[in-house]
Amino acid sequence: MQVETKVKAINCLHFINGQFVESQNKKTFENINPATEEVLGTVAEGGKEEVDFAVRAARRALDGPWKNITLTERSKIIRRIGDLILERQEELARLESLDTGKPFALANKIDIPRAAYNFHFFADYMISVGTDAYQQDDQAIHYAYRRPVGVVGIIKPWNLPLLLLTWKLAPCLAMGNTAVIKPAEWTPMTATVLMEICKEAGVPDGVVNLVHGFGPNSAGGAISEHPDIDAISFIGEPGTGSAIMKSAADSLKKLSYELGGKNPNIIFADSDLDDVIETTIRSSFINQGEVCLCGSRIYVERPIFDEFVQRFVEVAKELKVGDPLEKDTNVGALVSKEHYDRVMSYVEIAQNDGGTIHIGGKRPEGFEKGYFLEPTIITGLDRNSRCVSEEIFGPVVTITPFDMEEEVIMQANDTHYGLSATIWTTDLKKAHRVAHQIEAGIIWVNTWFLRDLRTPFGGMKHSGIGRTGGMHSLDFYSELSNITIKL
Ligand code: NAD
Ligand code: 6OD
Repeated sequence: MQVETKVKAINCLHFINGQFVESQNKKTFENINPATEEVLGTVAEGGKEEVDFAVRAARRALDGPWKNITLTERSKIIRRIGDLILERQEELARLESLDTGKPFALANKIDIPRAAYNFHFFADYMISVGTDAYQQDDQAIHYAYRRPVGVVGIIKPWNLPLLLLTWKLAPCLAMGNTAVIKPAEWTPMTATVLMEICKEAGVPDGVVNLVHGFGPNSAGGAISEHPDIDAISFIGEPGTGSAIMKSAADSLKKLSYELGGKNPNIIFADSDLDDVIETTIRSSFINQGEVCLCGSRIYVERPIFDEFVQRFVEVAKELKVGDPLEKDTNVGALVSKEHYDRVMSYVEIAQNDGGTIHIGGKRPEGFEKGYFLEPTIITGLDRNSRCVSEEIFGPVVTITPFDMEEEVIMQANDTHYGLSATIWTTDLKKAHRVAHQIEAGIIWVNTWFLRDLRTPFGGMKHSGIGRTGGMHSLDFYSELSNITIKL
């Protein structure tokens, strides 16, 4: 049964200096519902001109009203944004589901409450942090003075649109910066509603600005090369990160990157298999596998390999794939035709490389329209298959047996990525020993995606630059001046 609601898809305009506006040239593009392939509405297509208006507004606000608001007052506004997100939770969850194809139930349970919590967390955290201070014998006192970086460009992916935008925007505002945001072109709706919410919460005009559009030669490119943007917070693919870095080089922008992952999920024979299976179903197929942290490379110690594959396949078969608005859907639609074709190309690679597809690899029966793919479980591929080494970003996992601890560590690290890893074992010494050798920024032991927003979050190697979370976020969004007072 579908979720009952009066919420309708919206047309998306830019939000510049506190006003919703069209593009100067009135250009728009269509927003497609990936579950039905129908047009949800139109989106204003911005470029250099709109980004330039937005940057000017952001610069004026930075040096004007926003600067004069006290830290305590700013914290109250940020808290209020979180409150208003919760007041509109169902509407936002519905829009997120229509845009991305993810189950409404998932958006309503995780994406939107977490988006609100991003603001609530930083509203508290920002007023609790101190600063470095040192007394140097009887000569001097030094202290670090924290100020905003300036105008920040925030460029977003489509998989967790509001959760990830707010993960960056909340600390950005907390530190007194202003922002020019570009949501992913496939998922523009919740970012647009967030602008209304910011205004209602009391964010002064010009502090948050939103320009819709595409990547290179469009709004994304215009943000990365704009000479008056001081920093860029980017989440997306490594290749895009590299392109942004090149465009940002001339103006030497400060960069924070959260990029892709091809994360190992290492299961030792001494682990609690019931727990492993339940969590591994989530870490493989939640959000259609479109989560950068998904453990899409599963390594299982040989004595339990067959049992694991058999039980994992059985549980995966029970997942309901289909209409994202149905209350009990587990796996919705992939975000777009382009992405669906890309994910399917990996299924073909697996077949050509001699892999065994235990389930999935095809559309579910009865779906003529929509970018649906059944959870797909593959074994029998060696480490050179692109299916094992490249990020697929869909409901597709590979399972490989291993015999030795050293061997699985080597395989886990055999990638350019270094975002996250999961280790399953009841042997505490082994857990530490293996965790210390895995090249990943986030390592879970006997769990997955358990988050505490104070902890460092981010990737090594091609999975990112810098860390976010707690003080790490506040450090990125601020500049420190050391002040020395002679005694
Ligand atoms: P993407 O890199 O294709 O696009 C991300 C954003 O960048 C979009 O808004 C796009 O319009 C913009 N863009 C594209 N080219 C650009 C350019 N040359 N200049 C400026 N902007 C440009 O990524 P995606 O397909 O939207 O997202 C999926 C990727 O994001 C996956 O690799 C996933 O792992 C990664 N991701 C990482 C994290 C993390 O926390 N590490 C979180 C979510 C997603
Ligand atoms: O939990 C988070 O803070 C976070 N940034 C999650 C990213 C998920 C990637 O798709």
